[in-house]
Amino acid sequence: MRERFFELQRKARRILFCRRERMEQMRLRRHNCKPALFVKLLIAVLFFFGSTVRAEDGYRLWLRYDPLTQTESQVYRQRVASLVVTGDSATMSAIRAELSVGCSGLLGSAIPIVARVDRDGAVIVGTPQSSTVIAGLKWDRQLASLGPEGFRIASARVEGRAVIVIASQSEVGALYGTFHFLRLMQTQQSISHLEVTQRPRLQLRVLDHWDNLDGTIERGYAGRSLWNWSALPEVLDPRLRDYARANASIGINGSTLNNVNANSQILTTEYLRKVAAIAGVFRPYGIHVYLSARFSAPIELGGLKTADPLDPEVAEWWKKKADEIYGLIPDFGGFLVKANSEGQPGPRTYNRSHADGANMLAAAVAPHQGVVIWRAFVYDNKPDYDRAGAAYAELQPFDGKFAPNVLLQVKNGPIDFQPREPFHPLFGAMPKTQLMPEFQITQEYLGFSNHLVFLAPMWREFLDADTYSKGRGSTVAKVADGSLYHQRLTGIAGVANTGTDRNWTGHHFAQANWYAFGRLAWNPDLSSRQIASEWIAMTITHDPEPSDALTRIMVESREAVIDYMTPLGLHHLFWGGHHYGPAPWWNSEPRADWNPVYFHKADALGVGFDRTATGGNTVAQYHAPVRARFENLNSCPEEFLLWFHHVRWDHRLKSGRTLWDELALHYQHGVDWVRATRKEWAALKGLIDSERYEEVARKLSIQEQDAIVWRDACLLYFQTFSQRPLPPSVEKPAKSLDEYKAKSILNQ
Ligand code: GCW
Repeated sequence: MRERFFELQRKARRILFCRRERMEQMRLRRHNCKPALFVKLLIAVLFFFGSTVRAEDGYRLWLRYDPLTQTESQVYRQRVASLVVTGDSATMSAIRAELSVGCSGLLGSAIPIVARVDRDGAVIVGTPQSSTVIAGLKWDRQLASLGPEGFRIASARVEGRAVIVIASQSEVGALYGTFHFLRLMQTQQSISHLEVTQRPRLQLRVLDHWDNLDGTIERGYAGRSLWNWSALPEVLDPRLRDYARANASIGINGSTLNNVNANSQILTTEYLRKVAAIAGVFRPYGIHVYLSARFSAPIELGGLKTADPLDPEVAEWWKKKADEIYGLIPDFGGFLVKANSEGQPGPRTYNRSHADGANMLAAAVAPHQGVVIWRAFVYDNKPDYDRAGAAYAELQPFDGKFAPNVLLQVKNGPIDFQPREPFHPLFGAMPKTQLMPEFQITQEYLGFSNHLVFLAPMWREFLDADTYSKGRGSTVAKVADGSLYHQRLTGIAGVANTGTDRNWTGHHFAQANWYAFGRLAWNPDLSSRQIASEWIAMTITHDPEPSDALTRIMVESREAVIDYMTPLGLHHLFWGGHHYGPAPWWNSEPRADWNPVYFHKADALGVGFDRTATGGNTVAQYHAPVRARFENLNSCPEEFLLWFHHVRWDHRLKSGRTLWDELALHYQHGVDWVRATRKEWAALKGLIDSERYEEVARKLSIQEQDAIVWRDACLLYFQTFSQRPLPPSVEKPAKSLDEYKAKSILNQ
């Protein structure tokens, strides 16, 4: 029903916008107002239903375009009186549609699309090729300096009229400029004297989907896969286009469709046709499709006896496969590969190196300008080793050995997307390799789509971390954006949190993490606060009071979650398998380094993983000043204390309190924060639409229950070692340790 209204509404808008100019004239000449009246009535009805039926279910993400106040729209309307978007390509049509829906929605009445600049307030969008007006401005040199995806937005005078020009070298750049312009109005910025130039700092800005071909999503918490493989290629879900719009609006330009734990079927001709159909929908929005390639595909699909990367037949098979793919999808991005990790096949199976494997695939896609994104998430099943050091040991020696079209995709931390990890030591350790950070947007270790956690602060902390690889100021951001080592290719990936849930991400606030990923991929210098407040203005409310409260809540949220899950450098205390609730006692996984007890090493003396010279010594993988800081118990930042050190329960921290007391207070603080947040949210009732208000309130109550379980289960368990009482300000546990051990929170 909702879809139907949505579709009708879109149709009606299209009819109005396409015909508007003509209709105005017709009405004047022939007094034929019946169709116009009909369309207007239809639109009024649909707008009404639109706003009450579908408006706040979260589907529209941050592209809501609901009317601004009368005063604001009056000001904007002086600058936005008509839209001049010439050109018939799919991208120019997408720009026209977005600008028209966006401006008309925000300003509360249809803004005409016209062919020429015939009044003040024209908004002109395009490239020097698509628009003679833009060509006439002679901005070519400046546009060239902004690269193919960069854009300029400027107030200008054209034929004596005051106009706004949004221009780029490429149509996709003009699309990015269009979204930026809309965002200015969505966030109520001035558009009076515009002079904006932007270009993305990273080249490949990719969402990785861990989607399986059966429609399930590994670590997905928002429904099923958006790709309906059985209906493709014939049936194209309209949602694909909205997915592409959302991504383009934040500058994401790549999408890896399938799980890194890959099924080789995706590379069959049958599936490639389906992939090509998706790529066709994404193309106008500048989104390239990538696929996760299973390294043993030549055996499974090609009937070869081996997948040895140095075997000429294997290389030939991949070359032919790449040719086939590019025949169907000329702008295919390339392959993403998880090799010799967690049971996946790879070159090590044949005693070849990761570089051998990556370079063989790279040769297959190189003639088509494709890339290979090779994941560094590798670790071995060895006794008495430190998993945190495995990827460095395995890959760092190959610095400089990867082909020019290979990027090495490295998770932000050395273990696995924990609520907090120090930066991965490979950043700053491979100057001749194109490192591409991998974030996890989906909240595998952060309360799934039940907990409100804004991840920008986590990613900021990582990007700002100083590797000292070329002295002070060698931040991870500079390694990633190529400014430190001048590599040819740069990129960043985020494991998507999207699914078929109506609101895309399960939790309304989880949309902000998708948004934040794109914004940081475009500009890794943006502050968490700015990203949060932009997102709130576009998605939730313009009202200053709730906006301020929500921005603060979002910015604080990640630290609070660390407090109730894994404070002071603890990590991987998660219930085996699903990774949702706490299970610090867990010790039954087939591999030692999948067990929480391996990571916290609690005993009667203390708790924490000694990664200094007296222990695993993986601290030695960091550059000298970083290493020294982490290595010394007194200089190690407390947030990483138990990551690098096994610390006595009675050790005094900066606060003067013992480790035990401090740990307990962190857990309590996490719970207190969720309670306070619930209260603050309750105070917003009536200021936020009821649908989203209620849904978020429900999730916050789950979050509070979960935080209590985390606090109690962890403290009760660690207390069996510390044998110390809880500090007076920490609440008594709600249940016994045995009760917490008996059932995971997911099953309660
Ligand atoms: O975080 C772990 C997850 C796995 C995942 C793996 C990886 C896709 O628990 O589900 O597999 O990381 O990143 O490859």
